Amino acid sequence: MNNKILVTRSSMPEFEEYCNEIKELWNSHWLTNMGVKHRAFQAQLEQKLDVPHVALYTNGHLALENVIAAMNFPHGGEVITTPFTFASTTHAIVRNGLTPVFCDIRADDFTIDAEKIESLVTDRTCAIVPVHVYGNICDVEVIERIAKKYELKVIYDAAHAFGVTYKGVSAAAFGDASMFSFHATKVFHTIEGGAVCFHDDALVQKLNDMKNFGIRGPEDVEFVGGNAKMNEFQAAMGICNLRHLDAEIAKRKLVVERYRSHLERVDGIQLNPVQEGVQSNYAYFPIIFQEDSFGATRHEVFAKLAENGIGARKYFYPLTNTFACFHGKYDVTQTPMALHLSRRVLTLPLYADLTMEDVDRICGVILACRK
Ligand code: T4K
Repeated sequence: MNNKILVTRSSMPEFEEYCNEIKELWNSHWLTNMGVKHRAFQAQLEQKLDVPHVALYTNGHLALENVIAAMNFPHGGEVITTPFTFASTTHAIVRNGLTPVFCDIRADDFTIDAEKIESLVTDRTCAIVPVHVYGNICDVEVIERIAKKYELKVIYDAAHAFGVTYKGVSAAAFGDASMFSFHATKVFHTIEGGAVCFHDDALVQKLNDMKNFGIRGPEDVEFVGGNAKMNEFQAAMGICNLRHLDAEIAKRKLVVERYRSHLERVDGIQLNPVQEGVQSNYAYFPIIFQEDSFGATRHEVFAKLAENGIGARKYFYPLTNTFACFHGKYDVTQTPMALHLSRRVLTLPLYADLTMEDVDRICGVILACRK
């Protein structure tokens, strides 16, 4: 089908704008290893996100894996997190030799239920890795209080929260560190890419060592690091896209408002909340179907949309604590709300250039599913 609508579509700068940005790279032949574009983009982000330090990565996942590793937690240490997320969050914890302890999520905004965190703290707990899922901001105040009380590190998976502010403070500023994804599917992207934002000066060298083989000089290798550097073409894309970020978010807002005008107050449909004090980036448009009152299941709506060439997605189903790779390890009954929501959630297509006519058509298909 020609007019297929997918869950998202990468935003692109003008072709000439990107060509112009990378011209310098043709002249210099300097393509990676923290060149001029990398350094310029990093400085722009530190200013835009209002944080003292940004470390740029080849993707968001390695950024998260590296920043967790940089904290030097004891092997087998417990990390409180949620299963209502992309595979990356849980994998980053497990690949660091740590044990995820799954906390349930809130029914209204899908973030970690901060009131339940404290009961999960043991003498092996070393960190909390909450997720600002869909760009919804976690209960950062309660999380900070618990972290202080038990001397835990807090590393936010802020993959979805680029450009979001809470009470005027950048989402990048909370906790000990925050990871952003700049994947092609995100509100703001560098094709692939990611970043860690943090306050502690000591982390600068550590993260640098981790993402660049521990090389400190041509004849000086001080650490057994890997390679996770953002290259110059990614950084150039970031520089271009950053110029258009506000316009991108403004267009997304209009799409979201159009969806809301159709789906608000429909029996059996729960929408993503408008969080108090949060300036949203309109990253995703999740809806929850309560089949008893809506009259159709999530699966029926998903299938009907697909039949009409509309690619909604079940972000985040299945829960990470039910993945085959973790078979028998975690007890999903510990996170009943996450399980309930993951079985009922559908994220609808959302991108800046999605037309109002398309939104009307998508909502028409959904509402026609009611029996
Ligand atoms: N933490 C969280 C909470 C995350 O959501 C993610 C990533 C991460 C950590 C890790 O960050 P990264 O290491 O990825 O930087 C997508 C993305 O690949 C992934 O980045 C994202 N979360 C996740 C929620 O969604 P898929 O498997 O759904 O992607 P895919 O290929 O099915 O693409 C979805 C739609 O996007 C397509 O239907 C069309 C559109 N698209 C896709 C690509 C690849 C484009 O328009 N352009 C493209 O280049 O995972």
